[in-house]
Amino acid sequence: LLLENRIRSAIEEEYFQLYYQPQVDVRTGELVGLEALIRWIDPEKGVIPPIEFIPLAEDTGMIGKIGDWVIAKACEELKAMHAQGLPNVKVAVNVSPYQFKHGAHLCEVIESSLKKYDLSSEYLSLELTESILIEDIEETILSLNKLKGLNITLAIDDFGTGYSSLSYLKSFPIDVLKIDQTFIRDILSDESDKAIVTAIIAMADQLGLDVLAEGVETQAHNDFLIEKGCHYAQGYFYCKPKPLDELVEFWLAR
Ligand code: G
Ligand code: G
Ligand code: MN
Ligand code: NA
Repeated sequence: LLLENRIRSAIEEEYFQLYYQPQVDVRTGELVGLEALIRWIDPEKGVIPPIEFIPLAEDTGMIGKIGDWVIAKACEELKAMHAQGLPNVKVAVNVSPYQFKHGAHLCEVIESSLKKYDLSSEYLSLELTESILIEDIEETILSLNKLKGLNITLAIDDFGTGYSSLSYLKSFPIDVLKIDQTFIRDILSDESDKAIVTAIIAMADQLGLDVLAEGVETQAHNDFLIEKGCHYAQGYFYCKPKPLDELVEFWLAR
């Protein structure tokens, strides 16, 4: 209850901030997107990571307000980053199960945020975890089609860790598979991880989907992905998540 009240006041006081992590082309190192990752900046406790408050915010429905704020803020700050000289890439926002269930509201918030900050829909991507998508398949397809109707990009986050049936991939109007970082970590030594990642890349290619590997920490990880034909990656090898100003400074100085 204490944490619940603290989240409530963090919403009122606007103690949240977005950090951004680059998404890049593995061959050229070119920037292709920025994932927005929320942080709670508490005046006393400092930076509180999402794992410590997103689950409770989800259970209590408070994620609704937080999620609305994230979408609007990401649009506002993307516009600022474009103006500060970063390439005109997309911003990727994580969407929670609660937000996905309230799809009509989600669509409204997306449309009004894009409009408010004069951003074209091609600059917004949503990251949805597999677990969001498997509850009621017919309902999921309807909701995804409405989101896709806004002409935004849709990505499946943490791909490979949930229980999504591969057969649904062809009926979902999605654009990107994000391979979960747990498959990338030991990719040079673990034969199963190698096989799984190789298979995901080949399958995505056949289905006409883009693939982005998460948790790329080393040159060797990156080389492996290039060899297997994966086009995009994200991870500490390129850049940790950073606040807007630091991110722009870091990226432009590379
Ligand atoms: O760095 P990292 O600790 O940012 O993120 C941890 C987890 O929190 C990830 O699973 C990520 O998807 C989730 N997360 C980060 N930002 C948001 C957000 O704005 N909304 C939701 N729903 N989840 C987020
Ligand atoms: O949204 P998602 O569940 O994919 O959240 C990504 C999480 O992975 C965030 O917590 C982010 O800070 C973290 N992350 C990003 N790059 C790396 C990396 O290279 N290695 C590790 N271990 N974590 C990473
Ligand atoms: Mn994500
Ligand atoms: Na992920």
